Amino acid sequence: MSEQMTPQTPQWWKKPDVKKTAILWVICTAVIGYVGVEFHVRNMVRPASETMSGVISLMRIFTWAAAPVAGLVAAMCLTVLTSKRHYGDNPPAEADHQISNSPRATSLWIVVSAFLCLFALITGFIVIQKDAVALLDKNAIQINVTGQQWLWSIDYPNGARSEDLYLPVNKPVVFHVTSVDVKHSFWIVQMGVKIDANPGYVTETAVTPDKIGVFDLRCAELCGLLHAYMQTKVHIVSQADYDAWLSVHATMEKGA
Ligand SMILES: [Cu+2]
Repeated sequence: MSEQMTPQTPQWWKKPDVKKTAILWVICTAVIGYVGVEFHVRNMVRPASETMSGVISLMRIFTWAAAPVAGLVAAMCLTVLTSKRHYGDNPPAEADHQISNSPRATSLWIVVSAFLCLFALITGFIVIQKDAVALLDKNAIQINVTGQQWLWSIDYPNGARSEDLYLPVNKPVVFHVTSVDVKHSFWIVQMGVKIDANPGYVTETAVTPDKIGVFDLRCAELCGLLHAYMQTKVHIVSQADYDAWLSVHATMEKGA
């Protein structure tokens, strides 16, 4: 009995191009993830609240979740550029540039993409949910914030008013934010707090500052000619310093 040998095409994972892409995929994923986290996330602001620490952790997780996707695209580009170049006057043979549809690969890609989207959605919701719970804290200081072209007015519960924001450290705060003219956005950069200030409407957000220091309060919505200058400082001080500042400013407002 004679056996007739038929030429067999190698299984797809044994093809040189696929092997090369796989190796490049691992390298590109590591490089993109490392560069993304080390150079971008680590250069973000120094966090001054648990909210901002949560945002930075989320950025780190999302960067590593996105790295394999970006890594695969980069690996495929590098493989095509280095292994699939065609030289000569004639067009390449059909078999060399043919893209064959693979229902299995398409299905796998859809499922992986769907899981990545779900992962981003659920982890994002967990962080947002924490903010929603913070709004209900009965011990929180209630601060009214009003935006106008081009400054912020801060009203404290005892009648004090200021343009800079003063808050005690480690005490939850709820901000009731509105505007008297156009749309602004109340943004405390180092605390991960950003919410629209809309005329005729009050939006709410909450945060617990956890570091003493001076931080930045900016408008994050293009609101007119001097939008870029609509920024001031947030002073996070001890409870005693806050109480002293508050009583002096309440007296000043009454005397005004
Ligand atoms: Cu603005």
